[in-house]
Amino acid sequence: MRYFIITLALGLGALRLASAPNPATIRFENIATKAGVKFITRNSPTPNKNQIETMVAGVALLDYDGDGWLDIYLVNGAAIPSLQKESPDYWNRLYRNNHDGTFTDVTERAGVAGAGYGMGVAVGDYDNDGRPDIFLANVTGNQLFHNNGDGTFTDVSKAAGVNDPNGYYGMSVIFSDFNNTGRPDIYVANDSTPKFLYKNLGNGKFQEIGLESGTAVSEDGSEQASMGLAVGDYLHNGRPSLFVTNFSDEYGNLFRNDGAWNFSDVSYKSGVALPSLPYVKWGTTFFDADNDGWLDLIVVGGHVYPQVDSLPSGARYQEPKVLELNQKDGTFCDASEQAGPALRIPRVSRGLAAGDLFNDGNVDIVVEDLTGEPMILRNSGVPGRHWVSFELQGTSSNRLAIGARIGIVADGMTQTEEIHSGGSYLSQNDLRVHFGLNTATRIDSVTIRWPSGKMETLKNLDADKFYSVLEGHGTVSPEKIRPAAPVAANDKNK
Ligand SMILES: [Ca+2]
Ligand SMILES: [Ca+2]
Ligand SMILES: [Ca+2]
Repeated sequence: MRYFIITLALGLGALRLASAPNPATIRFENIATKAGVKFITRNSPTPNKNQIETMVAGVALLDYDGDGWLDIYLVNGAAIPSLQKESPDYWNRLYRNNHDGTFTDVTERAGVAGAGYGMGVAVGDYDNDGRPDIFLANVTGNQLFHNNGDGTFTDVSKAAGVNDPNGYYGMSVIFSDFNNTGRPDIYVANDSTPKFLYKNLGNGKFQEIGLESGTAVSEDGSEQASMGLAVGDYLHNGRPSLFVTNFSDEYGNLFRNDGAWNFSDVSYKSGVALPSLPYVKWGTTFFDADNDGWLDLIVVGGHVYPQVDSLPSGARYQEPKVLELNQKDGTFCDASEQAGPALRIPRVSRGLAAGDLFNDGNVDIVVEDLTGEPMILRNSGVPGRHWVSFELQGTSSNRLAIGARIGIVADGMTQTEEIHSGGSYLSQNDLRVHFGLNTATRIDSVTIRWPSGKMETLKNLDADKFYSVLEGHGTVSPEKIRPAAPVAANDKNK
């Protein structure tokens, strides 16, 4: 079950401590039912305990229709042994954001039900038309859905050369521009079979170069499970550090990036190892849960087979989630108990994605379970904390600006973030870049390193806003970076 992906105290004392440095309580509420997301993951468990039935599935947060509001895509399994979506019960589902806290199932019209037994999902723009496309890693052959810009997608897997005739177990997938051409490539981590690296040839086609590139198989036989991955500058040192989730009794690894390709395992020292040690850990991400300007960490768990409940080990099939708040000194504090009961409800969780679903400046979390309903964890935010969000579009760079790095300075605090495609466990975070600003109401400067290598600086921006930035043009109106529906004239002008 090993794969790896490349990219790559709150609470109760608050009133008594009114003069202390703002020990605010952060809360997450599960609003999946209220939001109208009636999704059921069907992993089709069998007495044979096939490995695939323990691993589904990923979540993607993407704005597929370009209205500025995140939509939700949930991947589903299939019937066993056929490995086919024998009825709509097995469909992957796309939920369009209605801007009022609810979502509408648009799967059928969008044409993204998928085929076969799904696993992972990532979002990228393979043809650089500015619209996010969906890549699915399936057990039964991968699928690439081209976003047509009119609310529909077309399955272009065969034409683009990314279908997988060998039917390797697709696991985690990530879009990244590995060779700095400005065009995103695709990496697929397959379980127990060679991994795929798809080089983007720039003509709408990909070439699979896993073996030649040395990324198809690992050189050592280390048996850590390595299910999920998070990347973030949690120390404000300008370098992305790595967090990797593992099996129970294998602690989650926090690898601090010390620069010059030196990483230190600070899992215990930072306090992140212990809270989730007993759990089988999957989806994870860095995100600023409380908008204090420091990246926090969430980890979701769930054991592999329900039979574990009858073993004397004490392990349980359903496990709670763990939220760890950044203490601004290189350590994290386990805030899982303070953040509302939803996080502590034991579930068998897998995929996880983060994004501001309601455009209120608080980053929410969507979690898909191995079986049953997903959780949409709405973040109620911390009053008085400010934030800013950036949506980027490249011109010389790839249009979704995958790989761009943004640094901001506000009230003396410097933060950096990157735009990633894929990550977590089989999942896709919001492509917009969110920063918590604590009490700062202005951003002194924003520095963008575009994937093309160009640098761009913006000065004196107001907090609590969404900014659209077009490479070389600074901030622009959102319409400028969201392509309109395709018309024949546009195609002629290309
Ligand atoms: Ca949308
Ligand atoms: Ca596209
Ligand atoms: Ca924080």
